[in-house]
Amino acid sequence: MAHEHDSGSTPVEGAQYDFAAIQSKWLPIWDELKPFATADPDDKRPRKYVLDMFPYPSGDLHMGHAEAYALGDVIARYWRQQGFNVLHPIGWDAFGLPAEGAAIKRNLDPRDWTYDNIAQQKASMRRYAPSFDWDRVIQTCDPDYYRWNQWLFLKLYEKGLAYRKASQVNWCPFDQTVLANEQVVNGRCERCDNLVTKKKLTQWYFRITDYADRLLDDLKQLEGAWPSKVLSMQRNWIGRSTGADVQFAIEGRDEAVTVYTTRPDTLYGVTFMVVAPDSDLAAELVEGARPEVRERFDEYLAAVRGTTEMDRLSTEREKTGVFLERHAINPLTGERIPIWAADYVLSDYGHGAIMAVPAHDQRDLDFARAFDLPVRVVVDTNQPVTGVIPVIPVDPETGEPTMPEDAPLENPSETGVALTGEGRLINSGPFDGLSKSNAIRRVTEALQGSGLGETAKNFRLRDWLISRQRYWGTPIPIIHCEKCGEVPVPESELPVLLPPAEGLDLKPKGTSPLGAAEDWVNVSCPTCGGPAKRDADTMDTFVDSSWYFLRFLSPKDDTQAFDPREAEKWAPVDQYVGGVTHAILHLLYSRFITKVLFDMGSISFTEPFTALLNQGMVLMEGSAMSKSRGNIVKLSEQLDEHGVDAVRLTMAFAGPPEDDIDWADVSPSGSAKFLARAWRVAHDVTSAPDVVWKNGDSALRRVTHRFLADAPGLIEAFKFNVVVARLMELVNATRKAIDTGAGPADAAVREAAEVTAMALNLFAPYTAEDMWEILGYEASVALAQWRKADPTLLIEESVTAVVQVDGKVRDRVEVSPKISGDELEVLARASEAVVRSVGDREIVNVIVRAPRLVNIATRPKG
Ligand code: ANZ
Ligand code: ZN
Repeated sequence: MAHEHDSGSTPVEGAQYDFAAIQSKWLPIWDELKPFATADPDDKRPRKYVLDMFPYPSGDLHMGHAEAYALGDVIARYWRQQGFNVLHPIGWDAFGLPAEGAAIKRNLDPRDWTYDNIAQQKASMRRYAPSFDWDRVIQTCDPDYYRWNQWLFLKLYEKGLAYRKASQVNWCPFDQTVLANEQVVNGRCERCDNLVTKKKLTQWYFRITDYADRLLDDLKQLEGAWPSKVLSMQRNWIGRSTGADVQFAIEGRDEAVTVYTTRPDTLYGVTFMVVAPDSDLAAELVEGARPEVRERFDEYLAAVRGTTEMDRLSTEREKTGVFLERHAINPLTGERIPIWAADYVLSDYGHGAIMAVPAHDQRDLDFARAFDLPVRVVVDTNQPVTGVIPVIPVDPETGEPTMPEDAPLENPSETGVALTGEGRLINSGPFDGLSKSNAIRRVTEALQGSGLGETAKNFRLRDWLISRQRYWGTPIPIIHCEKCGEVPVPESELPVLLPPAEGLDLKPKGTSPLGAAEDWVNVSCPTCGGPAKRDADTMDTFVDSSWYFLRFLSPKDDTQAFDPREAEKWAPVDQYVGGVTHAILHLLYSRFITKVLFDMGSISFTEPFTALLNQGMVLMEGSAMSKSRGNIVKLSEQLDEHGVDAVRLTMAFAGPPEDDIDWADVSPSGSAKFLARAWRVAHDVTSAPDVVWKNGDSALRRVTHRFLADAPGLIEAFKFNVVVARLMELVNATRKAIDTGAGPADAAVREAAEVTAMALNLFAPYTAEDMWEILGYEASVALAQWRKADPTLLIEESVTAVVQVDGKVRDRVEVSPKISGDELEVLARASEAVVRSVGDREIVNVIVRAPRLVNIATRPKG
């Protein structure tokens, strides 16, 4: 691969590092070379799939993108240098509300707005030069992508995993749209600040709750390879809870009410029941009540509808509620307890009704204190329970065991603090004395025996609401027929194309704009041929991104969503890189769809992303960049001023990838200076590429090979900043060797410069490529294989330790400069010369000054 190197020429005098010239020189060459194409089926190298989360095309690339793609690219380029065939694709997550909103504001077709943005981002991305395989680009708003969303929907529909149901959703009457829980702030719409109400709407859902157990249990596979913070966020979001369903008979009602509890052991402490005011049960229970009660309840219900789930669950809020003047019967004690409606009980968790145990549940206690309801302690939390045998104190005088006086059990109704800890049951009839955990089991068994209860499990996770009443998304491939009901669009008729935006009013109004596209929406039923209408909703864009990593494997295949053989080769993703903002939903949805595809037999793995790296954010002067703060740093300006390489290197050098980078604290101009320095080193090398390494200056070679040996481990541990620091050391050492040491013709100088170019490829590809050429090689340095460190050069230099016996030098030993005193003493005593000169005298003292000196003092024996 080496060019003829003109070793006779003098180095270019004062050559200037001109990043702009270097960028415009290499970009077209790389375009031609396609060094990162992964299409060759005969490629025998082992494979790695490195994936960066794909961008949303809202405006040009920003500093956050610059960080993410710089860091992801270190990993992709690294594995290539380690001999892997690396798949590193990119695409655009192109459907969704922001594009639609921006287009409406500008009176544009969301299509035009989106594709223009993609074009702009793509141009910026190419210049930024991550090592992407540009032949695999996907854009989720292309019909040949979203038709496979529709295919996926139909598969889920077939399996009963996609369904439609009516439920209460957050509704902004002003914006006329459904809101996610996250978009409701203090009961008001995040965008317009109007009070949010609840509305019963029929929506499409994916039955992700069927997979709740697996989504939780399979997190074990990811331990150590995903940030533990993300794992626990996933766990909490799924929120598995185990306990029991318990039946309470209701006076004046035939059917019992089931409540879910995690603490069946506290059944003897139940003093009232609470139902969610917005549940069907509450409405039914209040029906026969006195008019005053009904009135009070209706008022209360109206207030509750304007309250967010977060507020309802808050322990800070004062408790509110209405007594329904109805009673329930405790299944174990037969006791009659009052039934209240209160908003701290949610209608869509468990059964929307609870048994209240104020002594042992803080929210119940707050409620009981607010409404003067009884509090009964049934678990003595002062009694030890765990397997440890309590140590019985002994009276120091008599030696007799003493029984400690029982610490008085604090009364929750006085302290206001519920007793939630471990303990033993009291006031609980036949269950007295049992530990909490035993009692949970025994009480549940007792209920089960009499048909009044059973073990139960609940999840915080809800089914995934995937329908949106908006234009810019994947049409849902369902046709509604008056006679046949829901009829799936036959697979052969996919894609259901999104109709043109022209003529449609895209403004949010609560129903999908697609409903007004007469020609599009009116169809004949695929089953009976009668008049029917297309479903006018579009899919949540999280559907698009839930499987995109598979589409990259056969992006142009128009016969299937992805090629299972390619998936067998490449998937799952070996390393996923992206922001922690996606720690929950995107990852959860991708994990869910992966499991569905596994169950369908399409893929052989159950987790999509084997390892995950979350990069931090780029801040400016301590805070996130935002228009309102006016602290936005424009990426394009940074690139113009410092060059692509300097910006990329700065991202890698700033600190551990997971940490935020404050752009005010870093120095892209410093990075540019370093790059110029490295680049000039290549210029100064005067030896030919075939120079014999081993003849080079050994001190510099040691620095080079130490770097070669250490960098891979550091990269794999994501310590990119340390590698950059070490690279700076290497460049400094090379500079010194050129200017004041071995000189520019020394083999070690060339070796160091070549290694610098290879390593810089990870962080600063343009500079690296240019150095590589200057050093006499053909592009691309990105394909040059990482050199193995020479082990003989890794042995540290030795120093000479002098060994004296009674003040006379008897031996000299070569030792490591880092040798410990003990080790050196052992070596000294083992020296033959020392043994001889000590003879049969007795050693009385040994003074060790590692690593230089050992002095042994002796005296005659006896
Ligand atoms: C009695 C009890 C006694 C409870 C006690 C807790 C402690 P997790 O862990 O989140 O599943 N609960 C049940 N359904 C509810 C609903 N729809 N809205 C609000 N709270 C509800 O919590 C389950 C516990 O939360 C259940 O156990 C129930 O209160 C309450 F010392 O029952 B427990
Ligand atoms: Zn029909």
